[in-house]
Amino acid sequence: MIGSAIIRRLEAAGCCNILTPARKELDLMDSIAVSDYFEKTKPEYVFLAAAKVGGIMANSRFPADFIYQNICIQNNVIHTSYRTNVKKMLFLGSSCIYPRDCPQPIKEEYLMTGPLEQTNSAYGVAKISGVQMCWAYNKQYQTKFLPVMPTNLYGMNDNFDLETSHVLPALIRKFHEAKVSGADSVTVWGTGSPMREFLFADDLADACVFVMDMDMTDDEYVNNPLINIGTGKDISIKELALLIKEVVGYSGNIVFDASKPDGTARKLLDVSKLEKSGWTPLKSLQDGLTETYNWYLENTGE
Ligand code: GFB
Repeated sequence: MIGSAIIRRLEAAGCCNILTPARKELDLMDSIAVSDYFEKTKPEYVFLAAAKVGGIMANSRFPADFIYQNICIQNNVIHTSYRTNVKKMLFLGSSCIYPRDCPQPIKEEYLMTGPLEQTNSAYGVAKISGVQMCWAYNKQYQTKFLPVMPTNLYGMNDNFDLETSHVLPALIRKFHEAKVSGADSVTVWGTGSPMREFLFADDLADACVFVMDMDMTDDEYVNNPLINIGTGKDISIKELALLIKEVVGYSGNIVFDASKPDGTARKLLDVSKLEKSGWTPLKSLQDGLTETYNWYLENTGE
């Protein structure tokens, strides 16, 4: 989802020579393959958007996959970027790297000041190790590796699988299927009270290109850089469900299944650092939802 949005953004800016190896062409978990690929193609700028990702259930059920695969991918791409003299590398983390109970909105400096949320701690630790790796290479090898922390994302090419996806695509699918089948109700996991912030993938892509272009001094790279990317606004899962219900045009009821986990109560990013640098998102949640629902209708054969 993020990779394809970054490609759209780069192509719109007239960038050429964009390397986009598919998984069967380059397995990022294979260190030799990554090394060979970088030696052969010599990329100058790297966006590390590839990751093993999933929603609250996937993270809870497959923590070993999340920690192992993410650390492998990061190790290979970050180390090889250093070895092959990549000019700049952007590493995409996640808002779940921050402590579960930290003050809101979450400032970058809260990293590693408290325990993580249990439902995604394996993923969080993997992403924190990626951040530390960027910082360590900047210090030891004077690389220009920048970790950025996006909030919860959604958009075209999202995963709509009901077990492994994030809440937003899952609810689009659930409300759509209920509309088509004429079901009386849609079940939403948890209590509906957790608060989440949602950023459209194409806005994230725009921010990534903006940040990659930013002029930073050598000192700033050495000084543990970290940038949150989000909208600065959040809504409850209940409000999100009502919004999706409206966008999809479903007229039945919503049932909350409190036996399913809520996860973190709130994770709203403080985005003032990025705003001060001159970037703000374009897409409203209502418009982003409509676009994502239209994409779902056109692309999933539903
Ligand atoms: O998006 P989500 O799976 O992940 O869930 P997190 C957000 C909230 O939506 C939780 C509720 O409170 C869920 O219980 N929810 C309600 C649902 N209905 C559904 C549903 O049908 N499907 C899903 N998936 N959720 C993830 C992390 O946490 O956030 C990842 O697990 C990653 O590691 C990602 O960081 C950004 O926001 O709780």
